[in-house]
Amino acid sequence: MTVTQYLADWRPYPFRIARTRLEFDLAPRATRVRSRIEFQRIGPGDLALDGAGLKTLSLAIDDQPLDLGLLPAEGGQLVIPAADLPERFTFAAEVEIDPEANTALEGLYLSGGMFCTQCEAEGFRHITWYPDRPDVMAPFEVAIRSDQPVLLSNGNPVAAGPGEAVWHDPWPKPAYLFALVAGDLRAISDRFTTLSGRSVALNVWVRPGDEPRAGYALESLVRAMRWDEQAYGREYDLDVFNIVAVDDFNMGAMENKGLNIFNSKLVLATAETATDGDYERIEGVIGHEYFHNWTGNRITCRDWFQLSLKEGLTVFRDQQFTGAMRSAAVKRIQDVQTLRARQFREDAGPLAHPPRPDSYQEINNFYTATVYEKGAEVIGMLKRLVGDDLYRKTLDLYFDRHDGQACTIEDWIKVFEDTSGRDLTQFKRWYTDAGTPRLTMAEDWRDGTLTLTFRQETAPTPGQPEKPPRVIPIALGLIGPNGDEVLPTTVLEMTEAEQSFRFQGLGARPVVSLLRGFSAPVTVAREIGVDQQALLLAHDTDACARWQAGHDLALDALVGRARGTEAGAEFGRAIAGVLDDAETDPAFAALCLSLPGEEEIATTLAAQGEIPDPDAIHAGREALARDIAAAHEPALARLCDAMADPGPYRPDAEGSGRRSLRLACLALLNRLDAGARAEALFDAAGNMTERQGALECLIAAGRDTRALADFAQRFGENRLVMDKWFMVQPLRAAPDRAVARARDLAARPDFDWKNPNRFRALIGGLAANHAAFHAADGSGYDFVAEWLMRLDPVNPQTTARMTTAFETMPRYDAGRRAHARAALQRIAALQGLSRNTREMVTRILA
Ligand code: 0A1
Ligand code: ZN
Repeated sequence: MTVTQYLADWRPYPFRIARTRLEFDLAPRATRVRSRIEFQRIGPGDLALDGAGLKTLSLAIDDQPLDLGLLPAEGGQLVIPAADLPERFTFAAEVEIDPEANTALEGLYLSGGMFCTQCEAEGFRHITWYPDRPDVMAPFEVAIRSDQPVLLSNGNPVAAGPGEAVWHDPWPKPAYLFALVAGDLRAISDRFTTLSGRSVALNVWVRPGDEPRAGYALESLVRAMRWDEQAYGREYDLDVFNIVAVDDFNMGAMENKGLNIFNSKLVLATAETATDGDYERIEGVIGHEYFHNWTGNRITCRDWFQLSLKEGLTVFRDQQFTGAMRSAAVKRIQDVQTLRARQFREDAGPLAHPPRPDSYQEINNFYTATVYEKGAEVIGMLKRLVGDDLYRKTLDLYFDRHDGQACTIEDWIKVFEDTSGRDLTQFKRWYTDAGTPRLTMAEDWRDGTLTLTFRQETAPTPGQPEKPPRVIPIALGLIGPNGDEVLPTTVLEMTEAEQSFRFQGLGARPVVSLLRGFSAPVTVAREIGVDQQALLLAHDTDACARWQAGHDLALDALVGRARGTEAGAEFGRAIAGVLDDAETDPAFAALCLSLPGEEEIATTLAAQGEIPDPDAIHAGREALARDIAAAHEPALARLCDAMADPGPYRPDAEGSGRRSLRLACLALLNRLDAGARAEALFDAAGNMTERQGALECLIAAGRDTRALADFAQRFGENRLVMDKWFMVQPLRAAPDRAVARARDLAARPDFDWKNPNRFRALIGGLAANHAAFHAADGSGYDFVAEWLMRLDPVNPQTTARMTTAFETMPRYDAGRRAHARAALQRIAALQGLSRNTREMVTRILA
């Protein structure tokens, strides 16, 4: 039976919890959990407690045993009638759970022999009976008994002896922030002194032997703590901050109070094993989880519909942090690319939903690009509308007013209204309405006056046929014909479906530098000539708009090629300018030289009303890359050499910018020399960034046998590095060979598919190979569906997330659609299919 949860049904919980005490006797097959929860009535109603998969041994109210006949027949809530309860009482339970059988990795489970937990969103109910909802907050005291050497939980340690540890977390928190870890772990440690002079012990816990790989994570934590003090005035609030790396984890990381648990791929890094991208993600996610301490933990969500309240804001903060640590312009462009690739895609398909949905069946299916990345964009727009100073004042008010509370999007909007005096009623649609607005701009030029007329339109999304206009902050500038900026960045506030803005007293017709800094998450349609695009690419003062101009030229060329034309001459000329200037900003040049991917070309064609042909897109993109490489070979080769690493590897913005340019040049040259340069770089590589980059080229060139063997021999013992090996083969193999390759890899004994990282590497790698996944004979769909069916009974969460590979299905031709539907219908027909996957497949098929 499927149960749909509605935002409109939220009711306050009738009890407050004064204190939660938990005792764990850990054992792999039979862990005992004893709980004592001190309740106090604050409203009318029964006591409802959530539990799932618990073997209940005893229940009591004020030490009076309760009849176990009260337990729900199968899953669901334990309800104790109001009439049987005093005003204040202690509920106690003893349950037994089986961490070893927990392959879903939700609740208490084992990863490589170590006990760990994951409780967001509704994992705590797999540990014991509890009001497992984010608006019920309590201080926790946790005793752990185990023969594991290191025993951790939230808060501060209060006692530790052999085989036992007690932790106390004074900050009231919801159950989803509970965490426990017990294992044979080693820490690398540091201390941090907060703004007000408190000393905090910092530990990053890893398996013995991994200590030398945890240093970057620890340094990143220190940078994040300092930045949050400087940028937001937020201090840490416990005596210790622990981070633990685990190998089996469904997501990236988790912000449990004082005890963050991380997927080990976001902690462990050395130059030999991690790429520049890995380092950047580690810094970003360490920041993200740390920043949750204020945006998520001290101020949490009233219910799961408000998830974007903590996630959108925390993503926004981690993006700012990375921008401050590295290049703000490059970071912004990368974020725009991710938003378009993941969120626009989601918004344009059957899974579209607003940042604040108003119903769901399985909340774990809503940890999406819309809730996270679009949620962050919405905050960026608020900041742009009120300005930087008022943004900071508003955040101060938010922290002051709501510290210790479980809040809503309405609370968040209200602080902006109170500080700015604005009415944000219309703006709120960004939270409640799904879909990406399409902004069109028409220009009229006469007598020194430029009139810009904008129209906004949003296509219907599932359940939302009507789309009233939104508030769109349009940041623009004007560039004169000689390249000078004649109007610096100005923010227009669009509120109507159609609106005109006039710029007077201009000497000559300027070119509009539109949507500077990507000021709103919209798509743009405008008439613009290639000369104007080239002018913007050469002269725009805004990095985002400058990159966009080049990107649009590239996309036009690729779309033309996919249609079978010889398009691309203008883009080729523009590339010459980029190459000439490349050394002044290698990271930016690399972004311009990296051709838009096949998925984006398909999206662009679909937006123009065409049915994308994955094979033609692939062939056209290859042909354009070859032509560009042939036309610019000497410059590319020179740059490729000039960007060679001069000295010790440093994962900073400068070093990674140079390497990204080197690899972008290499990827183009690879089309001419059939992997010769890539092979030389692979052999000489001094770091994983170059080694993986070169390997990807060799796979694309079909010259990979020796390199793959060499790589496996070097890194066979390192799970995280071998994940890369499993990922790049299906991802980079020629489309007609990728599925067969993926099948061979899946048959290997080291394809440990129950590990989410390994599963995502191989199956996700193939799903990301556009022309292979969308093979006309359906073989890509069949392969992915087969494995999703295998994983679902083991790990529903990861299975459900990966069904999104199919979300673009409606835009392809009838033959492909039929294959994809058949594959999804096979999944839907699976006996005992999880609620997670059922919801996703049903929505995609709708
Ligand atoms: N709050 C975490 C994301 C997260 C959500 C669910 C999880 O369960 C599998 C794990 C992590 C974050 O935003 O980082
Ligand atoms: Zn988060």
